[in-house]
Amino acid sequence: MSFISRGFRGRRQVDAPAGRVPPGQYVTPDFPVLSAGPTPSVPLDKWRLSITGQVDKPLAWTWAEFTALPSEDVTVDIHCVTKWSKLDTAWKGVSVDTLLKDSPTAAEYVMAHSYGGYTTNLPLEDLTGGKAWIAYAYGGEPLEPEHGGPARLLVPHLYFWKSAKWISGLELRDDDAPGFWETYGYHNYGDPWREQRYAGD
Ligand SMILES: Nc1nc2c(c(=O)[nH]1)N[C@H]1C(S)=C(S)[C@@H](COP(=O)(O)O)O[C@H]1N2
Ligand SMILES: [Mo]
Repeated sequence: MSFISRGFRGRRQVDAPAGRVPPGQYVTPDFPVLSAGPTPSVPLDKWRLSITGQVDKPLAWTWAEFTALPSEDVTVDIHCVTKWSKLDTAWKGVSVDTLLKDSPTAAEYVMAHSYGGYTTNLPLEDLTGGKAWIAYAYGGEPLEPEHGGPARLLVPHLYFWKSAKWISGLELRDDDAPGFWETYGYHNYGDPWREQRYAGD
């Protein structure tokens, strides 16, 4: 019967050094796909990334413009609220600092918007200061559609639902408002080290 309990456990796990993984998480060698709906198809000639809201002038990049911006290679650990963590994931992307470089804003909050309608909210502080990227490559390859390609938000210090796949824009806001999962009871902020999984945690 061991194959049954293995099936029920259903998790490939790897060991991790103490202190590397937030409480309640296990480390997987896999890269699970978690999407609340179908994978939108976004042809690159139609793709735009925009910054709207509290900016003097809204900004928008075509795919060619966006991928010509200075990019960074980042290797980070990611943590999903469903309890898997993945260590040393290697991405290439444009930091949000680079996008906002010439656009001072008094906004304190951001709503990230995705193709397909997904949204998630974050303090602007959590997207700046070298903490967040719009990633378009993973493991040296173009980001696969199921993992958010052409491009996704990457905010590794928060639970991974904050890393909006198929990103279409960042809306800079004076006030905070819940995004998709936050409306359904997930924590407004989502710090994995404080186990902020659900509202009230
Ligand atoms: N647009 C969009 N972004 C999303 C999601 C989604 O359903 N739609 N799911 C979130 C959740 S809950 C997680 S854990 C990660 C999963 O990313 P992955 O499928 O690349 O592992 O994407 C996040 N970003
Ligand atoms: Mo998630």
